[in-house]
Amino acid sequence: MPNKLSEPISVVSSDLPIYNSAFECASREDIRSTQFKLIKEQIDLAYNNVAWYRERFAEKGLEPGDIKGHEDIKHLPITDKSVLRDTYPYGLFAAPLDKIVRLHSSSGTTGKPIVVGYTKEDIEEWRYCIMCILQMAGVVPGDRAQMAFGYGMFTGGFGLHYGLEGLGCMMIPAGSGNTERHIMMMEDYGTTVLIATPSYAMHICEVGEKLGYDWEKSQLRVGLFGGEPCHPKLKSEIESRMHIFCTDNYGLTEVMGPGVSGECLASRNQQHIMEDHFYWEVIDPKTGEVLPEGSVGELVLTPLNKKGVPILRYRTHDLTKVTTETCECGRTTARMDKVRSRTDDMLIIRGTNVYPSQVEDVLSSISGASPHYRLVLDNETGMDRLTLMLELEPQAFTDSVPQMEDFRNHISDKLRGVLQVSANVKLLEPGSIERFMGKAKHVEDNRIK
Ligand code: DLL
Repeated sequence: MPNKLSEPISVVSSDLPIYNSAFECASREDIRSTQFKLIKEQIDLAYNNVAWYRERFAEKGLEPGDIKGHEDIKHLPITDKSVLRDTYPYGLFAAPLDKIVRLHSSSGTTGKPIVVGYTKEDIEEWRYCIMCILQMAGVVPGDRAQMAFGYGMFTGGFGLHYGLEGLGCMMIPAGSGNTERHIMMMEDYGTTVLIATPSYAMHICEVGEKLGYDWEKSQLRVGLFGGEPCHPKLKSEIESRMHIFCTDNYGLTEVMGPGVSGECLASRNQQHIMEDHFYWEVIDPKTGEVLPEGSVGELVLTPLNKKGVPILRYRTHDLTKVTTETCECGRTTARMDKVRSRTDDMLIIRGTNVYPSQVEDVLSSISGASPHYRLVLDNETGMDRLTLMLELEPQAFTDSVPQMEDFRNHISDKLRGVLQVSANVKLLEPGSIERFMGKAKHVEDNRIK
């Protein structure tokens, strides 16, 4: 196992168990032809076993045999979260329920959750995807992996757990919450890999520092983050304060859970898509039109090996762009840019579109601004009002009213320049913004519609 201070293995290496290096390093033509063969099987599975898909095909006057090449895939029906809600709980299941060995769900903010089921084969494929992304991230057999995702209906805990175990790691299934106990376990069990959302990892880091825990001396060397966007500045801050390497992995319940894509150590702000398991497209979120490679748009995913719940062309609402250029690590699989925004987290404030990621970009350029913030919206006065509650780094927080006022004006000006919207800025002392054990919530929209 690499030690804490050695560079983790960042390229495809013969020293590591490669799970399907033949595919991960195959030619683009071979990747595309494997994908086409698999997508045809998924189309048949969905068409023959799921009434909802048969009806959509009929509406379009389409039959599975009409999909003759990659260029026809755009004619397949699109699936959205609302479909999973409308067919809740089992309407999209292709396998009989006695073949489903696990359910997971994702709770929306409103209404019914969406539920997905996995057959034994699906669980195996999932485990394989996780093992591949772990290996990209420099996790090796023998690592001691401490899980800080919740075990439950959320896919994060169980999904990653079995892949880590499959790779040969010692699993420490601590679950989310009880931060001091996490730190004690890391120390006592010699944890080398922490699995968490980046915001929870940051919280663990801060609590450790307050307790006087010496992160440099700990055996922890890898942070495996996911489940929410991770700003590059947050990542590098965690890396320097905890003395670890962090990588990000991406996924969503509807198509599987974690394991859709993962960051290798060579291309640090992109993630390799598991293309033997997912067919990707990037579409214009407004028109639904498929965009050429390299364009920013909404990621659409079709899982390629599902047995339980086939999903064709799932609209993720996540914004990204994808490249198929060979990576420095040697893999030829496509890489997506890290997801920083979703089409549905756009706020319309006095007619102007604002993404929380834009605020994060501004804050990351200001020394003394911490990554802990909240955007509060209200319209009590009849007009939309945006307030940025921002926690300052300890060295930037002072009792001097004029200094704080200058800093506040500086942030407010920068925000107005980028967002084209004025914001009321409230500067808070370190530790004031709520911390989250799972995905952080940055927006509180109190506007009366
Ligand atoms: O968050 C699955 C997951 C768990 C992925 C643990 C990685 C690690 P959901 O709860 O269904 O599933 O949420 C999926 O979260 O559409 C993205 O908007 C966001 N998301 C997930 N991973 C990332 C990431 C899991 N690495 C939704 N970067 C997705 C940015 C992410 N956003």
